[in-house]
Amino acid sequence: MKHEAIINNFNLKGNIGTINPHGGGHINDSYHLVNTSADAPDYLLQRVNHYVFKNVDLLMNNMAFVTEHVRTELAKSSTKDLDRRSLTIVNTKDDATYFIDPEGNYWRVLNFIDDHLVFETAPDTGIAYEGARMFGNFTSLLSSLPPTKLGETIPNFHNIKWRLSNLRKSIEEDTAGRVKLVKDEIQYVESSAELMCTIKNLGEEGSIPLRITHNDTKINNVLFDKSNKGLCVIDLDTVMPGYAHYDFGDGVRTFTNTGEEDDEDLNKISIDMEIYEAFAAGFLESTREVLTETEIDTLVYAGLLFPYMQGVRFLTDYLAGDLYYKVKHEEHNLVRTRAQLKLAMDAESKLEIMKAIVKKHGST
Ligand code: GN1
Ligand code: MG
Repeated sequence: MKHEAIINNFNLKGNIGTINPHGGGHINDSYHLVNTSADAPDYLLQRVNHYVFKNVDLLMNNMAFVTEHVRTELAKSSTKDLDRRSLTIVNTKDDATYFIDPEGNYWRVLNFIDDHLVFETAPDTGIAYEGARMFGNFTSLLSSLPPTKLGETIPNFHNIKWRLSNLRKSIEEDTAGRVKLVKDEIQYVESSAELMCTIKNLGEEGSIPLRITHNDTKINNVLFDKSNKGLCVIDLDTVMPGYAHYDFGDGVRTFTNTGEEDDEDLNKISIDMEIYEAFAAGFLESTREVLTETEIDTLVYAGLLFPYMQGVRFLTDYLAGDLYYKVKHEEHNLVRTRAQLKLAMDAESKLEIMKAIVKKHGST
């Protein structure tokens, strides 16, 4: 179905002139709907990937719940400009939060937050601090909601034990005949597996609480205003019950990498410790009051886990023949795997320095 026909099903104000592809997500497709009426807003049209998100109804319920709650909490603290500081779902003409087209695609529309900046890696410590503060604040705002209110949009999403067992299955099956090409990567994954289960074990023992977490705290999932101040946390598809560690960890993975997520030059990849410190300071600034002592004491392991788990996920997809992630070329998932595992190794080697940094900012 044409985009023009799809948007006719939503309650949009004004008149949409152009529809431009927007952003670089690996999973969903997004389009910027540009309004030609001066007094009506632009919108964001998104096709939700229902192969990845198998229960779009549950996902949209979570999203409606979370956006409402965030807005109410922000309003309580007299925050101005609420429309730019929280996401707003635009309903269909039938008052639903999403529309299914005749081909079975799922569509939703959000208000477009204009005049924003997005970063792919942190250009400086100020941005790192600010982005981290935004993600921490998101979890803090949601700490007044019981996690059981939300469903799991992707079961076992950040369960490393499950991710490892999927990898082991894909090694056994070797569907794409690629196992022979990744012996070193598999060896590293196995040698660090026990260490990387630290957080999951703490959860299973009941030593850290489940919270509502974002679960995709990439630096490009926070919008900034023109003066580099945090505006709004976006991409709420994976907001669900999780550990605070998950948001800290994916932030470390994406904010502090001196290279690209898929850098072919492994020498470019490392954890930038100045950015790390700014990230930790910002995250703890907005969560210190909410997190338990055990959570703060063990947060550091998430910075190891997330590059590692992302490497495990890319590797699993590479072995399965590139079914999950959009790839730009045949080796893309392999390049991504190597880059992420390199980052995990670098994080492992910096564990003691990281511990000192988290301790310092966790207690002030
Ligand atoms: C996917 O689609 P995007 O770029 O928001 C993935 C994340 C990964 C990320 C890697 C639902 O996110 O978990 O960390 O790619 N989302 C899902 O960049 O799997
Ligand atoms: Mg995402």
